[in-house]
Amino acid sequence: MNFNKYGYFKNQQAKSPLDLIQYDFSTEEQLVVPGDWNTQKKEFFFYEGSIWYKKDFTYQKKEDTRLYLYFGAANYEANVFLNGEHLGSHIGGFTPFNYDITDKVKEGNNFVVVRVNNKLKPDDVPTSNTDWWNYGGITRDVLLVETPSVSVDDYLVQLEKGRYDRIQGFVKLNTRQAGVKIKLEIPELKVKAQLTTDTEGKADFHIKSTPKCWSPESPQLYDVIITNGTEQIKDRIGFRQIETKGKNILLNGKKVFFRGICIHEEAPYRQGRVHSREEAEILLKWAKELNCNFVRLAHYPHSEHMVRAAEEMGLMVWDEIPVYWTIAFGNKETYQNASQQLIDMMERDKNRCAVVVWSLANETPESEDRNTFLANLSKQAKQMDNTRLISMAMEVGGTRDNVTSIQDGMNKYVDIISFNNYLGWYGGRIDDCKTRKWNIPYDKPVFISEWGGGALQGYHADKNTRWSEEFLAELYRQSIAMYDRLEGFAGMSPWILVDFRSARRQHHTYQNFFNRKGLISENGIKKQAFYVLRDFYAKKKMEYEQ
Ligand code: GCB
Repeated sequence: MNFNKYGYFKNQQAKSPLDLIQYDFSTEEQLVVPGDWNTQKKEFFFYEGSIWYKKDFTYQKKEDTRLYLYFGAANYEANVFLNGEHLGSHIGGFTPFNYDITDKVKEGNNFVVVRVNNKLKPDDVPTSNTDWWNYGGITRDVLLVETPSVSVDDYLVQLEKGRYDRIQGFVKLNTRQAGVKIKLEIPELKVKAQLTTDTEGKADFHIKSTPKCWSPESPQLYDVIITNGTEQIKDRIGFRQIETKGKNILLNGKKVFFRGICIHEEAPYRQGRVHSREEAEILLKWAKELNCNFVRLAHYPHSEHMVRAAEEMGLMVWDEIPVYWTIAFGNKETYQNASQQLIDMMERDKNRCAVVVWSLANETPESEDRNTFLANLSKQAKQMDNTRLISMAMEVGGTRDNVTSIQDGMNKYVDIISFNNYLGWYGGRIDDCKTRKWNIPYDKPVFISEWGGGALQGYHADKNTRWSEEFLAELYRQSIAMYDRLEGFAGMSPWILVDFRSARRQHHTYQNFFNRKGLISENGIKKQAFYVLRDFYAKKKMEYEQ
């Protein structure tokens, strides 16, 4: 990338009255990081383009220490500079990245400049065509991370596939150093293993141990401690098996129903991107109130706060990448981009037992290019991790003689047949639910990844009046009854927990830039339909948990 030599990244100051410097960070406004810019200043609400950030820090160099500059996420493209030097660029608005700055950081004063650009192009992932707010900026935590020069770079700790009495995984160093001794402990299980790295700097392990399994009813996590010399890494990790057998989903060998809800990562009460654990917990507590045991984190990787909070609260997680609607399936770079986002999401969340489904896409219209693209992504996901299920939210096929067919070439690659369906909202009438038949010719579990409709909280009318709470409650009652008749019905995640910002939702009276399909309004008030779903899930819970 070619940056103008006068560019902001140099953080220059005019030295004489004649100097041409067309910016001055020291007099600029401040933005809070982490945070989207849209909700920090009225003028930025609709803004799409570049904003330059500058942050000073002081540092005292230490022996035998590496220093990394870490970003939880920046939407969409970030170019990062340290003391005027370009460290690199990163694309993808929802995945973490970092730079090793050990050799570049100076003793004393340093400055980081980041240019973040959120303008989406047709070949980006996602494209500019979405139904959510394109919040720009450094939306997640930024950290300076110190490690010893030889440090633990990665690890995996999980149950061996198909077994309940063996824990397996690896610990990997940041260098290919053989013979390094690493200790792995899980005190509660009395596990104490001494590992030795191979020539790749990696130590694989299989340990005999029978942990209590994690489940929504009992979200057991264990302290895991990895010690490498003076370095100690602590995590909380749970153990479980997830698999399918015919039309059933089995969690720890027992049939389970995914009582789910879709969630956008939008902050409760104030909108904007969620950037704290507290805000993540408010959303997830609402999901618990609904009697959920599952959340679909749509349509992009949510922050680690969301995933970790869900795990602790006993909610299974569907993790997704933003391969959404009409991305440029024929473009090689677009594939590389999606594939990298998938790798980054899977790498980040691989130790989270709550994550049971990797979702590769949402509502992608069939074409040859799309099929090749998604088939390749599926193979990649399976190759990286065969201990979880993979799926993608498909579109429904056509309806003939009142029979809707679910047929998609990609269904042979997925473990769960998932589809979005808006009968009664985007097509047909609510009453059609009473007679609609379904043709789902696969011996796999069926999951309705989206369905729903819009209602303005507080607007009351009869059940035939669109946008009323009564209309939505009726749509919920009838949809639920219809899906509950499906053979192989293994779960669902209606659209959506809370009303969310969307630029395409412009009806002044009912929408006002909000997608109104939430069960809860943007101010945190529950609509009637919330209780319809809550009661159905209470029933399902009884059915499955006795
Ligand atoms: C969908 C999309 C979701 C939209 C929703 C809607 O099918 O997957 O992102 O927000 O419909 O409200 O239309």
